[in-house]
Amino acid sequence: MRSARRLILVTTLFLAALLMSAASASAASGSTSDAQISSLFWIVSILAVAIGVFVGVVMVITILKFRVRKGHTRPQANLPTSHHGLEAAWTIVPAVILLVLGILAFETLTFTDTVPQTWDVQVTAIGHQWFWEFWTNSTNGTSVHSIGALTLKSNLTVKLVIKSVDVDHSLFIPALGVHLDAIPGHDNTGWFKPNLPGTYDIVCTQFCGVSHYAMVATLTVTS
Ligand SMILES: [Cu+2]
Repeated sequence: MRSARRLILVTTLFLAALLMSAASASAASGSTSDAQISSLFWIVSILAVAIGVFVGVVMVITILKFRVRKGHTRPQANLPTSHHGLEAAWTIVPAVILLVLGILAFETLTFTDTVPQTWDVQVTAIGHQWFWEFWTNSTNGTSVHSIGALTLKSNLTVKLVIKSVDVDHSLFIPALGVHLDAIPGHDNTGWFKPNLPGTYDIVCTQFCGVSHYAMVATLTVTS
């Protein structure tokens, strides 16, 4: 019994540590999209770990309790083989968890994938073998052209238009939760709102030729 109690204590501490790191991670999000994606990630992770621990503990207890020991006798006949309440519980509880996660994931997708009607800056990112070209147009009429480097002010809504002039590329800014494909002949649009000044990596995540690895750029978010 003492070991079971210790297991419960360790599990509780582990889940508390996970919750605390989740809270600090979402507090330090680089963009509004990243904040949404991070909180969904942590909800899914904590639930998955909790379910994994629960199943593991039940399994260990069952193995220990029902193992064959010295003096083992045949089990009594006519042991119960079904329990309607238990069966209903293990069907309904996972269904509710999946439904809640589905709703939260749909909400997150709606937020990250719906470009706002109004924005402050439009960035056109053009994929080339093997570099990124940017056109940054503000609503006040200024236009900046750059290659391999992008500078944006924090707390401005950025509309992204992604193009490619040769093969498929994919623009990924991991820290900001931004990921859009660059397809020749087809413009993709997205958006994000950086809210933490800093320097962020922009990479290509579509294998686009021998120098794919070198197709990196930098995003600087100023305050
Ligand atoms: Cu590429």
